Amino acid sequence: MFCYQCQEAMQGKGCALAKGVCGKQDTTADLQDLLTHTLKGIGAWATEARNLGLATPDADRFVVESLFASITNANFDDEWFINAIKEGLAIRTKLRDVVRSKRGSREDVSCAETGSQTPRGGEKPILCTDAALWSAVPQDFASKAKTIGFLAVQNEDIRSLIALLIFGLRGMAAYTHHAMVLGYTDDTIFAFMHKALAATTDPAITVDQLTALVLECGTMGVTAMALLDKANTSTYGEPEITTVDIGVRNNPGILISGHDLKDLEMLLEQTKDLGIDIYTHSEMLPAHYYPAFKKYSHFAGNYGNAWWKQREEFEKFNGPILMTTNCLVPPADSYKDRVYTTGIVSYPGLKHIDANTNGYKDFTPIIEAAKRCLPPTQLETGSITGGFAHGQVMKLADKIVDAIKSGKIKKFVVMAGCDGRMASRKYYEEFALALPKDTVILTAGCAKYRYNKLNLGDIDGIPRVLDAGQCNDSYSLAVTALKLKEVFALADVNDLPLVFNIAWYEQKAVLVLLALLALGFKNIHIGPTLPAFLSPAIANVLIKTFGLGTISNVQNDITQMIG
Ligand code: FSO
Ligand code: SF4
Repeated sequence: MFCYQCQEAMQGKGCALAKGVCGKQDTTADLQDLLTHTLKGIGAWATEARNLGLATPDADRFVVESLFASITNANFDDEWFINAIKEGLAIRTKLRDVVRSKRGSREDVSCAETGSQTPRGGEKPILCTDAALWSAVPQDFASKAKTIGFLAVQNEDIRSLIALLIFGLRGMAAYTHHAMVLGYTDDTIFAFMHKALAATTDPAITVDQLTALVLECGTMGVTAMALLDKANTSTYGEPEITTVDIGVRNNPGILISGHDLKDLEMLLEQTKDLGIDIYTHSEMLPAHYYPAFKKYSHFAGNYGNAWWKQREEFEKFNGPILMTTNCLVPPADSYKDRVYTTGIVSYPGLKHIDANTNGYKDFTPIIEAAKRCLPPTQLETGSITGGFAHGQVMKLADKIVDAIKSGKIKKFVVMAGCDGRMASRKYYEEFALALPKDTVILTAGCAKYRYNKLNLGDIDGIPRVLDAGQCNDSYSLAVTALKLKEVFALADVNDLPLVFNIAWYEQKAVLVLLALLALGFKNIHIGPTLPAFLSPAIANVLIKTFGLGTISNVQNDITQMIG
């Protein structure tokens, strides 16, 4: 295996032993590489099909699901990936046949048969690639995987840009999937995914061409996050200021984690009046901010913290746990019989709840299990406040603008992103504590758990930590910033009193970063380390072009970012 897609890549370089830091087995990593290779082939044929005016719905859905399933801590199940590869090859072959029949030509075959990258008979070179043509039986998977992983790309800058693009696509797929389950799609996103995947197979692609695709990935990331924002707010209402209980009640509970609000809605509906309470964990916390979920009296509160504390917290929860998306940590034997997966999440030995053809999920097994469980053990008491998505913040705009004008708010510090288990992440708690009292933290994503219970106070009633929601709601923070730019009639969004100190962990954060760059934000600090997949030269380009930086120590960074 070789995997370097997340912030916890071994020794800052990549996981290359029998298992990754996240617990992913080498076999799974190899299968993910193979599935990605399959997606590139699908991308090539789907792009060709679309150029011929054909729709590609199977490929669109499959690419989104497969990219999403390959993000960190989502799917650890070899069988799932083997089945996906087989399905992918079938989709690709069908697409190829449709393209050939529409074109009335099979000229790409001669190219395939010679194994040449050189097009013949007018065939486009992209369709002559291995990804567009490979077919295999499972016993060949392991040997094939060795030839098509990231390390098969010799030039380290090309490899770095391909990785940046593919990881950005994986993040985009996660957000696109959440929107899709709510019935919202945007064809330009699918078209871009196919085009970008196909482009990575071009042996002659240049650094400049890949850089352009990476920047386009950021622009498309804005489209995907805006689509999800529309899907969530149209379905569940505009998030509003909400106080969320972090204690426990006396009934048995079901804990729901991940990002999929549709799953939560179905679970809340199916557990009404049963004497079972529903608690959120980690990235599901912001669900409490949506008006549509407030009508459920058994929607009890949030239990615990960020994803990486789940081993300790799931143990104490006592009841069943539903993982709707990442981040799943390999479960301990002591509670693994209580963990259920759904959607693209899968882990060997855990029970999985599938949707029927209408997208409906029957959570009866979880509900029946909950009835036999003890109520959760209390971890903490009190509450946290959030719900500061762009709609809500704009309702407070006058107050915020006044506070800026009067100097009561000197700076906004965007500290969105992900949390992680590295000890060095204590930095974010210390940074939040060390910020001057005239600063306001804007957050989204599970990074917030480092400082959302610190009681940092408020400025004239405006809390010093404004939580917009899940990591995708970083979009909301960007919208807020762009609106403030208008209010203050600034030429450049970077003239706002706004700095970025973002924590990243997995590929959604990669997409969020690319999206922020596409929106014109500069001088973004990401940490606790720069991605392992950035080659020195590519990192340098990002530093020089966009002022990208990382972190050092709290005191230096406060001086540098706040002054
Ligand atoms: Fe966190 Fe995990 Fe939301 Fe990520 S729970 S780390 S960027 O999946 O998606 O912020
Ligand atoms: Fe390692 Fe991260 Fe890849 Fe897991 S996802 S194998 S921790 S780089």
